[in-house]
Amino acid sequence: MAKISSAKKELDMSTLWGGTASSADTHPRAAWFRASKYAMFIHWGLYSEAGGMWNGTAWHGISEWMMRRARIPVREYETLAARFNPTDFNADDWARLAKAAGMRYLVLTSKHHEGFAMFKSKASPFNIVDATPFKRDPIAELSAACKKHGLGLGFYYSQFLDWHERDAAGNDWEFSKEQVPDKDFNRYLYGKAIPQITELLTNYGDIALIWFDTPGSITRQACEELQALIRRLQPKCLINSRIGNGLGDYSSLGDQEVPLTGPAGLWETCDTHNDTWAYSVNDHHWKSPTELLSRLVRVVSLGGTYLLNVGPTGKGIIPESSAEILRRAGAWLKRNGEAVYETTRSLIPAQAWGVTTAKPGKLYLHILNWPTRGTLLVPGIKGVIKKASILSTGELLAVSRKQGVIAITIPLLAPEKPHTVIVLDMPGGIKGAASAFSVYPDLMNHLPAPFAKLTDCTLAKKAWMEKFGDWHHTQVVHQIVTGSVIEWHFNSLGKGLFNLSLEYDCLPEGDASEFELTLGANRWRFPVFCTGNRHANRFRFRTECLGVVEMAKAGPAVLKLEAMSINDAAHPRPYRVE
Ligand code: FHN
Repeated sequence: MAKISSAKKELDMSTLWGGTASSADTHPRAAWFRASKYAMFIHWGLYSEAGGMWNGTAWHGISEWMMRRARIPVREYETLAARFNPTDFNADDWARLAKAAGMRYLVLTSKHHEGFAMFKSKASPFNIVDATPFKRDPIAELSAACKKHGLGLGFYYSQFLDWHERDAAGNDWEFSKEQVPDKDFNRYLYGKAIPQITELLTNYGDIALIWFDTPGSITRQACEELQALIRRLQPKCLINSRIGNGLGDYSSLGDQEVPLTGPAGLWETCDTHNDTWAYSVNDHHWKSPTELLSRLVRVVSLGGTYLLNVGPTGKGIIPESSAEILRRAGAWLKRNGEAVYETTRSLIPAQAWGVTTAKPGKLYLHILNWPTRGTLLVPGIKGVIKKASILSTGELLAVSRKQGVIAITIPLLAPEKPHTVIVLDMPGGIKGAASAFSVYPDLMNHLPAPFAKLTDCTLAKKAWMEKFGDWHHTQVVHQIVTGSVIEWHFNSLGKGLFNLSLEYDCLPEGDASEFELTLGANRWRFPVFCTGNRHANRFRFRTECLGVVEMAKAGPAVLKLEAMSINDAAHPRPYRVE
């Protein structure tokens, strides 16, 4: 059901995530990027040695930010380097894990905001070869391992924030403008960032992509210079949109954002296996294989790439519980990868049973929620079906079509875990209807905000953090006033009784605002209740059962919610809720 809400204070995500990229499919590596679909992100640096603990205090959330959050003086932080000795690091093991997981390339933090280079750098002695007892260059080792295993290699580089440098941005506890009156970002840009990016693009062979981050207030001119440098040194190297100022070759969405609708052009979602990017001794919140694969195929079905992060320890080990889950998801990809790699975006919207991907002449149905009545319904697809089968076993399935809806006879229990893919062979071509927004009688259906027709209210994207840096995203119906109308037009694929729930967030002043629900002959009013104060912009959605509605027949239907009286602080009634 829909999410209805708003945030009081809006965050400026463009300084964090840089907006969307300007160019796209003409890039020499665009086809490779579009085909790859799944990659490994690795956050590894001095912060991995600390694991989110500093002087006995646990910094919950993204542990690579501990230096900033604990305001650790640079000299003190540098002592981490003296004890950083990842003797268990084995580039080959990481590459083999990425392969077993079904990932096509790796993106490693070459320098994160802490300013420490994970490679030999002449531009700064604060690097793993010169400043640690380890003395090895893991990037050189990884580049050899990636080459050996046929994986692409990309580098994360924090171009704007560098807490180690007085001239760079971000360190406001030792290097604020007041503390350093002659602060000069260009001195950092030309003295460290550009020389290090040059080293990365010169010393390690063919680099698939450079992954910039948190562009902040970096100027367009600086971004253009960085982009020109990369084009000159490695014309085939892709650049993500977090370079800033609308530049870059592909868009990186917000952290951990699995969207409901996919942007145009090349794009990716970067996600992390738990709730931190770098290793944290206190975070064991691993997403299961089911959850990972569901997030992967949701992204892929919208045309995106899924970049999934792992956080190796200070010893250089990817935690085994994380690795084992990746391998299990990878085992599924071995059997079902045909429905993921090299596919194109879905031709119909996500359905209650799951999502679709496509290739010329083939349509893949990813059944994330297995229907229990022995029939899978697929609306909105035109074209002759030569054969329907279970992708991983080849088992043939009977198909019929009634009033434009495909009906596939399926086993009562899902034959594959975590989810089954059914492939439709349609050599004569496939056409899909973007309007095939449907409700199923035997499944849990969601009517998300972006699919609603809105009158006197708006659709808004919302993002907030739970633990520090642990981002959550949603889209909500926003700025609801008395008289606002929210309507979902859908096709009901059967008649029956539906248990209807609404997911909403309501500030204290909106408590007891009243809505009216209409669906066919069903019509009644209901109040919404305060879900609590929204501390630090965190939404607290509540899912509330509104009652049982009857859909008397299959076919087109409209679920309508009308705001009858909306309370807010200024107008006890009637009013405005968001
Ligand atoms: O600040 C960083 C964070 O530490 C992490 O690297 C993520 C990954 O996308 N990027 C920034 C926040 O968006």
